[in-house]
Amino acid sequence: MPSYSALAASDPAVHAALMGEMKRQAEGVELIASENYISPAVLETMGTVFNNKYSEGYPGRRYYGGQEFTDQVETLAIDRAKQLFRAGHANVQPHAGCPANIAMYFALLEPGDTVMGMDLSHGGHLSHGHPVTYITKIFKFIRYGMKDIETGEIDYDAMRETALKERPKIILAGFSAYPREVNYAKMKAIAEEVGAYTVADMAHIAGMIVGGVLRNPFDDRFDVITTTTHKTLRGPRGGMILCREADLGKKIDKSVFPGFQGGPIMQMIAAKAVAFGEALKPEFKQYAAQIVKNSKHLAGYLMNKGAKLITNGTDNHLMLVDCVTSWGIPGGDVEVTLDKVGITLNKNMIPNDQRKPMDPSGVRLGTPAITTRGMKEKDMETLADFILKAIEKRSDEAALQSIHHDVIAWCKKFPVPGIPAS
Ligand code: DSN
Repeated sequence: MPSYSALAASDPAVHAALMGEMKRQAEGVELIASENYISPAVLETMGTVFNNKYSEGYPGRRYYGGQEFTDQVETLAIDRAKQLFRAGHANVQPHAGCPANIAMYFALLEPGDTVMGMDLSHGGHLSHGHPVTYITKIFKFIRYGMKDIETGEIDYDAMRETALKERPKIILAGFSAYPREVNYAKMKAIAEEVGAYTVADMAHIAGMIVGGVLRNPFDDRFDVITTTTHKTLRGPRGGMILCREADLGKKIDKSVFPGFQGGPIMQMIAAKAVAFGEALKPEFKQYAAQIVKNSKHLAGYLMNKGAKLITNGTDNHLMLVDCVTSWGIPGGDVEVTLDKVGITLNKNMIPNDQRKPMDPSGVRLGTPAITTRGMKEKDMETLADFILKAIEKRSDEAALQSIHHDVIAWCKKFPVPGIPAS
C-alpha cells in the first residue's frame, strides 16, 4: 500500500484532500451503483512507472521502441479479458466507457446510420444517444423501453415493430439504471431479421457476467460487448471492447487507435490485467453472487417497510426507489439527508418522471461496493434501518448527527481495501 509520504512532502494541499477522501470512504457507506473499491494490488499498479511510456499501436505493432514490458502487460490484459468473457477479441485501450462506445459506433456504422438503444428514462445511458451528446449529430438514435414498469419487462414486440420500420444497424442492450435481466436471445432474433449488429454495453453488470450470476450476451451470439472496468469488475477506471468473433476485432482496433485515441494509458492497462487476474479467481464468483444476494435482500427489506421500487424488485446489483411515492419527498432530498449521515447514493430519474434531472423523483442504490467490504444479507437490514430512520428524522439535525455517529461506528466493522484502519 502506498505511504503517500512523497506526496505529503511535495504537495500538502493535495495530500490533505486525499486523506480527507480516504476518511470519507472508510467512515461512510457507498451505495452509488457504479462505484466500487479496488484491491491494494490494483491500486498499487495504477501508480507505477508504466505511466511514463508512450505505446501507440498494439502489442507487437507499436510506433515507438521500448515496448518489451508494455507488450507483456497489455497481452496479459487482453488474454485475461478474453478468458473472462469467452470473447474472440479484446481491446483494453479505451480510456473510459463513453470513449469505448464512441469507438464502437465508428467501427460498426457509417455517418447517418441508426442505433436502437434503451430509452434513457427507462434506465439507458447518456452515451446511448442522449440529445445532449455530440454523437447524436452523427448517428440517429431510436428507442425501446419497458412494456410494464411494474415488472420491468422490455417491450420486445414494440422493439421488433420499430426495428422493422427504422432498420437500425445496431441494436444496443445495456443500461445504467435498470434493475432487471435482459432477454438477449429475443434481441438477437430481431437484429437478425433486420440485419443489425448486436452490442451490449455491460458496464454496470460486467462483474456479475464474469462471475456467472447474470447471463453473458455472447452466449446469445451478441457481436460486441463494451464495458467500463471499474464498476462491478472492480478494476481501474477505464473501458474495454470485446468481440465474440476475432474478425470484427480488426475494425474495433482501428477505430480505437488511430481512429479515436492516441497513446494508451499503460499504467491503467497494467492495472486492468491485475484486476482481470483477480476476477478469474474462484473468490470473485462468490463476490458476484453476494452482490446480487445483498441487492435482492435490501430491495425486499425496503419494500416490506413501504418503499416503492421501480419494477418492484431487482435481478442485479441496483434498485431504483420512487421517493415521492415512498416517502413524499423527491430524490434530491433523500440524497442530501443521507449524505448527512454518511450514506452516499444518487438522485435519479424514474420512468415517466414528471420532475427534472437535477430534481428527480427517485434515488438509485447499488450493492457492489458494500459487498466488497464484506457486508452480507443481515447487514442490509441494519443499513436499511439507518436509511429509513434518517429519512424519518430528516428535519431533526441532532437526530441525524446521532445516526451519523452510529454509521461511522458500524463502518469500522467493514474495512475498505487499500485504506488502513484508523
Ligand atoms: N456514471 C455512471 C453511473 O453512475 O451509472 C455511468 O456512466
